[in-house]
Amino acid sequence: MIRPLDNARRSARDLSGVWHIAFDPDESGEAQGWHRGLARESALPIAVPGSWNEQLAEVGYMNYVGSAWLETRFWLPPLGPGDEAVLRFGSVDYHAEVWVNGQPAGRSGAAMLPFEVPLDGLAKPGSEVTLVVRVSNLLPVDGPTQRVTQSDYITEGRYRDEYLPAVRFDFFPYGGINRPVYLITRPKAGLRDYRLAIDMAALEVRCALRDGQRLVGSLSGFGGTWRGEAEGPDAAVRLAPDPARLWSPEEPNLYTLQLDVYAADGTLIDRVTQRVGLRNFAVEGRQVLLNGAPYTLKGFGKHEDSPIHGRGLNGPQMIKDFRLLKWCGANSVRTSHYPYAEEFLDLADEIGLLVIDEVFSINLDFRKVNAATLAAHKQAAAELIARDINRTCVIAWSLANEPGYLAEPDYRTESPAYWRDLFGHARALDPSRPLTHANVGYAGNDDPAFAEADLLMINRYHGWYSEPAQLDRATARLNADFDAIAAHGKPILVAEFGADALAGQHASYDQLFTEEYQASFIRAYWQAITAHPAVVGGHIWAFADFRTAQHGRRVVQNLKGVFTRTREPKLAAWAVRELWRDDG
Ligand code: GCB
Repeated sequence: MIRPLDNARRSARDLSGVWHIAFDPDESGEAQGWHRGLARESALPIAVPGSWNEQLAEVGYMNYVGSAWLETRFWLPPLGPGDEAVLRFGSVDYHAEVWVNGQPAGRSGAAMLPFEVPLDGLAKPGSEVTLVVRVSNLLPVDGPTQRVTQSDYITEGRYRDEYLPAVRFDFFPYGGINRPVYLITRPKAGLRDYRLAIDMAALEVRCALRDGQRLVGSLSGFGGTWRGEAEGPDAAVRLAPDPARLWSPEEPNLYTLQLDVYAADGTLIDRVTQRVGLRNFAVEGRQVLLNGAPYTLKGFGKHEDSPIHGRGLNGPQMIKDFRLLKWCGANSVRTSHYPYAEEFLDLADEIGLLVIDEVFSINLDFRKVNAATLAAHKQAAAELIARDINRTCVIAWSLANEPGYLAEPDYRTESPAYWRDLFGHARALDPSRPLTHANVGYAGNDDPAFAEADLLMINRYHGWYSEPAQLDRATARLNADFDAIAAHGKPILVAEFGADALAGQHASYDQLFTEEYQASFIRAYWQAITAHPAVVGGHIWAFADFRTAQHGRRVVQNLKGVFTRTREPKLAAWAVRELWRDDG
């Protein structure tokens, strides 16, 4: 899927701004004709992109789970000959159905990923268009992250597990249009997709051209331009700059790729541009290599979360986060626990950060997994890979976070075939990147998914949820895990480790929730991580404090951030900077 672009042959208009919203708890909106437009008297203003929760907390929607209708109007300009107009939604959480001028126009695919809605036949160029989106933040029962409701907790007698709103994950289920919506115009006969194979010496571009079309690809930067041409349904161009400047987090050298498609008579049909770097990331034995040399992954798990915006794209905070990541000396992140905005990946390419790109699949409960779950999981992986396969910063696909979390016996019996199928599917879609998943201790050091993964990610909280405030016992258990998992002969990344700290809470001895204990915890884990030959790095949980659903275990937020939710450093942030930066 090609990003929104503004150039000689394409245009992209951001429809962000103040839209209107009406909530629909009893699902009566369509019967009331809301798909044709909302009555202004009953609708509330809402900023898009942005989650409805904190924006509209005062009118009762902080914990709302269900359907809501959002509406805006925009002007569709006259189209050039041979052009088409589509709407492109970056992400609507978690599901959307779209009406254009009262007509059904399309729906979203996998949650937290982009989708397009064609306007052809629904809106007249040179007219005002009414756009209505029904949004639901209720997850499907058989999705890769399964729905959980209050009544499930009651039926299963898991009263103490209940969150408000009900979720099977430890972050807030924000609803709304959380990423920008673009009105795109583009040539009907233009490129719909292209694939890049990125390596250290060259870049290969592949795309499907129509009869008579010619592709001119060019790569420019650092004082040179390299060109290639191709034709046909499987057109391929190899662009090899000489000398090649490599991309890495330390030196994020990017070239500009331009793909021009010409008709037989020489007119320019389409133009696509992208920033791209030359690099290689590989798993070899128990190591990971970046550009041929062993590499230690230092970084964090994060969330898309900020005050008031919720999960809505927050540009200034995103920029700040990258500067803080660099300030700490981090070189990588995992997009825990869902695909992040493409704007985030743009910055990762530009500022230099390796990204483990995660499918939105959390705590998969194998008592309830069925064929539909697997199909939806494969679809979510396919849509993520289709969106991000051309990214320089993406080094691996993480297919799930903490499946088997309930230590359900079904995990042992049912999951091996499930993982074989899912990992096989992802590998066929992108044979070039390592596959992984984040293991939870309950799923064991012999987690069946390890058989399929190339890189073994583990989330561990010895010293927090167990062995509280006892770092000697905690690191002994961590080392025992390392030794057991190293037997798989693959590299290990500690994808989560961390301790909550309430900013301003202090103690002169090891005490949970203090800034000192969080810093000591991270130091002790880092020491164990760097000492073990099979461990290639660690990602601290978490980069910043983030809002969770309500539970007695959480003080409004998960406080494992080394930064507060408003990005002030805790003691641990300084400790990390000292551990990770040579000039720390
Ligand atoms: C985990 C989860 C993460 C939680 C974290 C915690 O294992 O993957 O989503 O927030 O633990 O803090 O408990």
